[in-house]
Amino acid sequence: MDIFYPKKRRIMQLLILAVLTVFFAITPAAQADMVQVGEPIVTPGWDLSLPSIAETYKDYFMIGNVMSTYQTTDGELTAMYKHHYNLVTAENDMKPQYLSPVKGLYYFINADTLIRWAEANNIKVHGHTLVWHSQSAAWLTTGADGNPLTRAEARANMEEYITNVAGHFRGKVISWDVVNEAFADGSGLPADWKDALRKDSPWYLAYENGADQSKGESGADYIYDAFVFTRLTDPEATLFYNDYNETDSWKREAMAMMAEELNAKWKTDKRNTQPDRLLIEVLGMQAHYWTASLNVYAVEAAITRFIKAGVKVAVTELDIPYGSWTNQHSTPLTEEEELLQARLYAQLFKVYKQYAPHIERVSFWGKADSQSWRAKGSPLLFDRTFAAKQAYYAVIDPEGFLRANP
Ligand code: 9MR
Repeated sequence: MDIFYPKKRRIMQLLILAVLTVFFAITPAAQADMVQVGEPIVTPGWDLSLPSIAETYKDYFMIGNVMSTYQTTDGELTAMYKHHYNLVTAENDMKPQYLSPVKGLYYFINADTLIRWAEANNIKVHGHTLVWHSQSAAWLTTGADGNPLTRAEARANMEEYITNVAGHFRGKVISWDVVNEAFADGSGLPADWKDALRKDSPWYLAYENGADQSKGESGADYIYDAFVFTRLTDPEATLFYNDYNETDSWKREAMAMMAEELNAKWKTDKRNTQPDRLLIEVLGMQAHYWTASLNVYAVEAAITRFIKAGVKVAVTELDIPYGSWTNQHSTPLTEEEELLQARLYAQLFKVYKQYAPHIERVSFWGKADSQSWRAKGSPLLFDRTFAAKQAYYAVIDPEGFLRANP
């Protein structure tokens, strides 16, 4: 089908709008909290007499979490959210796949609902995410034949997308994950950070298609463009590069090298009207850990390396499921397991507090164990009944918790 024929394109757009509307309408039911077989049935309820996490950390950094638009009509959840958090990331609603599924169509309804909810509750919004290899929209980077667009086409699409999206949310978000997860899995320590990138990212492939190597051009150039387009569109927003496994020594090094090089390049870029301001201002540590492998020294090493690169640090998607990638746990946790997990949370927050002047925020990726993308491992501070776990108390007072539970 030729989707560029205007009438047909309009029909396509309307069809997609209808499908999206139905999808979002059924999402709440589809994603309702799971009850585990054999578990006693307890009606979940949030205890708002517990000390607020955001209040506890108000002199250190912001405390955030995720929300989905369908959750914004839940009054009890909203009351809890306001109590514990002062920042929100849309878990999915602001990803390119949902905001612009086809060229020329922008679907802001869900994201706008979430933003209105945040504004009404005095919660700041972090934009997640503009340029990503996953949950993206094919039109940005890929032709109808499935082949990568040319570098020039992809660049024009990126500019259009970022101008529209970052423009739409200007003044409503305080920051953006401009580029998410650009590095490949399991690389070695690179001589050049570009060698460690995901070469199969649709953005990389399109930017490589027509790159003039004699001028030093490569697929990697999409990263700089994304940051520049975002800065020019929303100069108020703080710009993040965000990634996982940031504690791996090769990856923290690659992230830091990239920030150093692109920030140096921006210094002499004619479009830069704020010479004292960095382009990549924050390196986001997703912090998707496992109890079996979390090494708090590696977390500290990543923080200090990022500080050395001259940027701020943010913990953007923290969770610590029990077990490991290859040995995933099923719920519920024993008392001992909960304590082990809590100690790790305490150790992390002790480090975060120590580096607080450099840490912009700590955001969790989920509110209760039942609502997590890794629910099986019970990764969060509140359990399936929304009761506070040992991990909550560890976060509220890490030093005290570690003294009591050495
Ligand atoms: O938590 C998100 C989950 O609901 C989605 O199905 C998933 C799809 O990729 O994305 C999850 O969020 C991811 C985030 O956007 C980027 N970092 C990793 C997060 C967990 O997968």
